[in-house]
Amino acid sequence: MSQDFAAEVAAHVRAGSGRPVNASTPMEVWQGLSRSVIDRVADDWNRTTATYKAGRMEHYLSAEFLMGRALLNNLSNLGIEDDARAALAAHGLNLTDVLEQEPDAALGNGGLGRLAACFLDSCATLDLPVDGYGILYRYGLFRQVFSDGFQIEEPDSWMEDEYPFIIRREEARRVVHYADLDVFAVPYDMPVTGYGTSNVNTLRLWKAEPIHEFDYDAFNSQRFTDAIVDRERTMDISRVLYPNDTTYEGKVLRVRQQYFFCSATLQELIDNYVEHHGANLNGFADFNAIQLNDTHPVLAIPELMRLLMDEHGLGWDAAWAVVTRTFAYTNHTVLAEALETWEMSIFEQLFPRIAEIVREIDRRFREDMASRGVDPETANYMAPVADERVRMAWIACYASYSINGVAALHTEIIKADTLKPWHELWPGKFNNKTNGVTPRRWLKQCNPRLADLLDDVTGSDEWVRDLTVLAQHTDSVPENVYERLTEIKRANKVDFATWVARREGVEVDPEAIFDVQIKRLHEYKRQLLNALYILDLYFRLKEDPDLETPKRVFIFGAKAAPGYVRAKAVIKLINAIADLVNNDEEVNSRVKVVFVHNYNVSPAEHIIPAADVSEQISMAGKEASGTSNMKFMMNGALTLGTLDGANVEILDAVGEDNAYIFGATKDELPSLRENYDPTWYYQNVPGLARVLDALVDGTLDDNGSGWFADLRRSLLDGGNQADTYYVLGDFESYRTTKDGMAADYEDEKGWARKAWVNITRSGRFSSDRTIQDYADNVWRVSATPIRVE
Ligand code: NBX
Repeated sequence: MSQDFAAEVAAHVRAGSGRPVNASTPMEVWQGLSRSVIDRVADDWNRTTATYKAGRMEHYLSAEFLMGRALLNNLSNLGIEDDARAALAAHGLNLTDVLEQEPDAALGNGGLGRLAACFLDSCATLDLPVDGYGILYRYGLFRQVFSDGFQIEEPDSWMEDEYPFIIRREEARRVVHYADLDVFAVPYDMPVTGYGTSNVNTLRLWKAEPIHEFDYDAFNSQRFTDAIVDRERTMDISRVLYPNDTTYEGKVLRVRQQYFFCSATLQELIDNYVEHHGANLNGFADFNAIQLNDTHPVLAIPELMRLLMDEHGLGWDAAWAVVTRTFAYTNHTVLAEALETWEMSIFEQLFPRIAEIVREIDRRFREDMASRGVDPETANYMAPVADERVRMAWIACYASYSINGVAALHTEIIKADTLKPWHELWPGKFNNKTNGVTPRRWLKQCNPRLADLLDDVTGSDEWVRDLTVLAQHTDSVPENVYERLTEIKRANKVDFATWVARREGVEVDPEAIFDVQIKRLHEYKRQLLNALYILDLYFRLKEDPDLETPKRVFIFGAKAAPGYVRAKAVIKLINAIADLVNNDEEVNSRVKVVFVHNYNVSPAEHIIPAADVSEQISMAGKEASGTSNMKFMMNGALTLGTLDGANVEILDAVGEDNAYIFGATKDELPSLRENYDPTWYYQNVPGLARVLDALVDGTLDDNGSGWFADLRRSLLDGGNQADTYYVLGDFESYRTTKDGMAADYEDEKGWARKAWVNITRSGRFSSDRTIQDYADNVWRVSATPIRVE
């Protein structure tokens, strides 16, 4: 087997590079090895696709899939990682170095996109007939570099080199029609392997291409620019991922993107239905369920109405009956600024028929509400169209048979607040699906040392497919498990230190506590609170060099949306604090600050296994779920967090001795805020004035941008309207808890015991649990193995 594979790999490398393996570049070797993987899965992939297409399927529609790297994931799932290592070693090559050649497929912003990727992994592992549909962006999320500590964005042309994991399916292309433009949607398929199964699922990403190569007449008559204008307009549609999470941006190009992948996908689903089940589309929902990942794919609702009525002859009522049995909607945020609404005029300009359908949905909605006795004010608030704007979330709520939040607390908030009137009318549509993460990528692959320990303790690798088995080992462990766990964390920290020294040029001491906050930069996530703590700790150490505190390394990773100035100011601030601390000889042997630039999936795979402390410090009620909290827990880092999102459920799973919770709760905040006076905290919380003044007294340099003064003002100016995210209010509680946590770290065995509880109780945060719940209770699809072992 291993010999065969080595020969296959060598052949694929040679075919791509025209050279023997030992004369090929590492990139060519990566490509050859990747092609060997595709070769290996091809037959099973084809068979899985054919099997699924004949039965009931769920389709996960998402504008984002943050897949990260593919090669190691596939080698591991197929059980050929060791073969691959041996095949390369025979040529004097190291698998790890070759794996590092792979670019991240960064077709997503953050948690929402990565969740979609974890979900696909679980669907494949559970043999579920589910596929994903999205957009093949030529440029993924921007590459972040720092210049003088400021974030600079650069394009991420991740697929410029040959990328074997995505295969063009020219023959399955579709035409997407806009009033001003017709374009081809060409599908590109990525195989999605699962762990310990032959099933291979599919992620299908659409790329926009011109229908006519270019306007030859214009070219011939010397109008060179005119000749390529339409071509470029078409390519624009799938050119770039919008880099703003949480805030909504009303760009026409974005609504074009949304319609593009929804229309292409639905055309395909309908054709597949007709092929397998005949031309009577009334049964469409018996074979198809569609999960809408936030409101970004909500145009699928009026588009399915259009296709059923205009192309397949159904009347309105019949079409609506199909639509309302097809769609399910996931909400990912409670932030009002994230709710998508579009000017009706944009719809009229781009797709008048969709505009007409949306108006009719609105008209019938209002009639429906009146007949239910809903008062006109409430009905108007909930209406799909008002003030000539289309409200995507309201269309989703009206047309979907299921509406879910992404953590228990979040679901309660949307029921009581964000989506309250919908809940009052249709309580039965609402359900919770607490997020999860895949233990394949986020434990087995990124933390092989811990994976070996879990194999040993549990006696098999069953935990990889069923993470809940670990719970049997929380208490009954051989004594040396804690020592091994400490050694594993230590070894991971040494690896991280090497990696970060090369990548960021900062030396860190593996003996120190590694305290990590990695996530998109947003005010509600309160990276600023963490930064203020570090600055305060710095001043405390300057003031009292004998202060008892263990060594600390504070690690950050975060991208700010390019237009989000205040988020960029926090990045600059953290970099300025890093400069101050890391260059101060009196402090830098005890505290270091590292900002890992260009944070992405593969840096996370290096960082998380080395973490001791998981910073989950959003203002309570704002983080819908969080998913890095789960990845950290699985890797034995302890949560330092507020009672927000899934932190609540993590606390419930591990118990309060094994997590560090601080801060105002969601229920306390409204009354705390009523009489909130941030200047009182400035004047009365010891150390706070010193820290806030350091933003403006020359201690920290913002290169004349004025950004640090603005940060300070945002916290202090405006009475109880200042400090929107209660940073100063929670500061003292945060400091006390974090100091106490650091003190606890000194008890090595006690800490290891807490880490072990976290690892073994992380079973319910496997995305396998989440997906099984969606499959059973929302999608109603069941495991369909193509081969029974
Ligand atoms: O979705 C995130 C939430 O903030 C997390 O709490 C949650 O764990 C995660 C998965 O449910 N939301 C998120 O990542 N949103 C986006 O990335 C986003 C992207 C584009 C956009 C709006 C939001 N237009």
